[in-house]
Amino acid sequence: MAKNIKDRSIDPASQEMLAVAAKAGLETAWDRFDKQQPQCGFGELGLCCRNCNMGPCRIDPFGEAATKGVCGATADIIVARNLLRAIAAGASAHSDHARDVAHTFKLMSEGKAPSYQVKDQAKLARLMKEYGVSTQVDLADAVLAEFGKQEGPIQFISRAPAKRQEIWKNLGIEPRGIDREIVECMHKTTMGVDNDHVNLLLQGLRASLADGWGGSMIATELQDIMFGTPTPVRAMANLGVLEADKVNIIVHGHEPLLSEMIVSAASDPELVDLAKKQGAKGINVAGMCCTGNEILVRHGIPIAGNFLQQELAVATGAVDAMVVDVQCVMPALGALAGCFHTKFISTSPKAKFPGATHMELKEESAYETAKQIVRVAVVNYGLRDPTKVHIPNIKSEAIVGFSVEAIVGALGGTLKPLLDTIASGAVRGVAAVVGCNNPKVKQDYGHVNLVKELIRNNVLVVTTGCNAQACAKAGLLLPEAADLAGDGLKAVCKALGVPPVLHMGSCVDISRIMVACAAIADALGCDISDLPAAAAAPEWMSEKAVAIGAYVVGSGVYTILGTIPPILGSQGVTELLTEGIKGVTGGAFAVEPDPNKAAKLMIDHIEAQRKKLGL
Ligand code: SF4
Ligand code: MSK
Repeated sequence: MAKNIKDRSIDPASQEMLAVAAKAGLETAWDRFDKQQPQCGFGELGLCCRNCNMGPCRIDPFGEAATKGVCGATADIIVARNLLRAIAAGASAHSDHARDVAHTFKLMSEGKAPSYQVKDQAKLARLMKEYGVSTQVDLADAVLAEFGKQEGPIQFISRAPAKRQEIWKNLGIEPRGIDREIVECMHKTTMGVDNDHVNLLLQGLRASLADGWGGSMIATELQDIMFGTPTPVRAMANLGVLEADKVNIIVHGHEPLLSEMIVSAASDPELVDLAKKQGAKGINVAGMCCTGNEILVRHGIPIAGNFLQQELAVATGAVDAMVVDVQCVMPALGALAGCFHTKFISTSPKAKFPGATHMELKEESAYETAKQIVRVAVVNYGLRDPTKVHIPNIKSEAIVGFSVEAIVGALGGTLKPLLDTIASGAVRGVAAVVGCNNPKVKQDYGHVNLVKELIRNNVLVVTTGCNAQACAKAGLLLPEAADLAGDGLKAVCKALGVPPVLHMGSCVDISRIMVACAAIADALGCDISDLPAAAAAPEWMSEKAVAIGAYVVGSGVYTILGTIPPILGSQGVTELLTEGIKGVTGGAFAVEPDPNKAAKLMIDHIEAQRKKLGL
């Protein structure tokens, strides 16, 4: 990656802050990425193994030196084991997030967490019916039992179309219990256990389904009950949402248990008064990554940026507190915050960081902790050095909050109008574009160009995670963006007053996309793998994205990866995931870094599916 700022990001606010950071001698992920070059070729191919202390071992991809590890493990075995461990780690992250939410839900239901309340009674009633329980506490227990279940399947598997459930049953990959599948990944990959790459990958699908149709879906559902099911709301996005004359608090990470409380505490009159006494005009909360998405889609709280902007936000010198929970938080933030007055505050017992002040969020007293955190930020405003403040005057408006319920609502209470537009050909199909930033890709280049090309070809896009934030910054989440769409999609968007790109939430909310796929497949009387649909993660970096990709493909959806996964060292694994799996789950992976070529692959797939359905 060249050091030219325009080669690092297409986002003008990021470019501006990269220049500011460079001038001030501040190091960012892009600089550290450059210092890592060349990255380890064995690692890139997935060919190194540290699973026992006879190693580390590595396989010569040219077959000239070592072709096997000390134990005799081949490239296929090592690559498959490494992939399975990545899936296990990713699935564990979403599922442990869900566990925390379920635990809080239980405390709330028992009256022990007064900071939280039920906001969506209708969804609570629906979920209780689904689980066949009659009290809120019983629901909490039933949901918590999903993690430790020994014999499944987990409840939400029954939300998939009957044909899909049959495929999973026949393959023996119905998830039994969430923790059980993740533990089994770790057991199978330890030295001398499973040494069949096909069997290893089947377990990868099983564990990933425990995430997509388990942990992630539980997180989404319970969060909707506790914080409200998103409905369309206007909001602003990008670093320009920071305000020079207000106390700025950024909430970063993934779980809304904290960010929801910070949002409430920031409007507490006592703290607003204190901010005014400090000379500030008020308290401004902005989000980052998925904890930001959670409060964005529910309350329209502005989003300061996506994954690669976390350091750039601190570099504005205007952040009085960077408050984090879990996941996607760079350990570099502590040292960087130390160059400014910024307080870097960790809040989860699971995630501590060098240079951070730890203020632990306890469910029983969440609002009080949030107030303390906001107070720290307000007091810290007085220490801000105005000569170090540089906020790019760049932000975009967006309409966000398209939960499945909101989409059905916008369509008049039924999916039929969407199905009709797909049947008529005005909308060719649906694409889910999701995932992270990665300095291997010019920031947002893959996201924005892929999405633009899809809508230009009349493909409706649904989005979550950092792709959603890239789209928000690029103005693609506005009804006016329909002008960039093909005639068919444009007409549909104009008629409904919706954007051609629908922001469905955070990374765990990819479960919403699964629910929508199941509902569309049921309405058409087919399986998810028959739908004119495709998915992509153009700039993915996290192990969570590996788990997501696996459950999306395991659910039958063709999925493009924009950054190359570390599997190419194994012909067996590569062939299985790109070709062999088609005949097994109906989905498959493809790798295509060029967003225009990726769009073509997705559109070709959608057109082929239409033909098969006789559309
Ligand atoms: Fe090497 Fe096998 Fe041990 Fe891996 S498990 S480090 S390949 S000996
Ligand atoms: S926040 S997992 S960088 S999408 Fe969900 Fe963004 Fe990827 Fe984190």
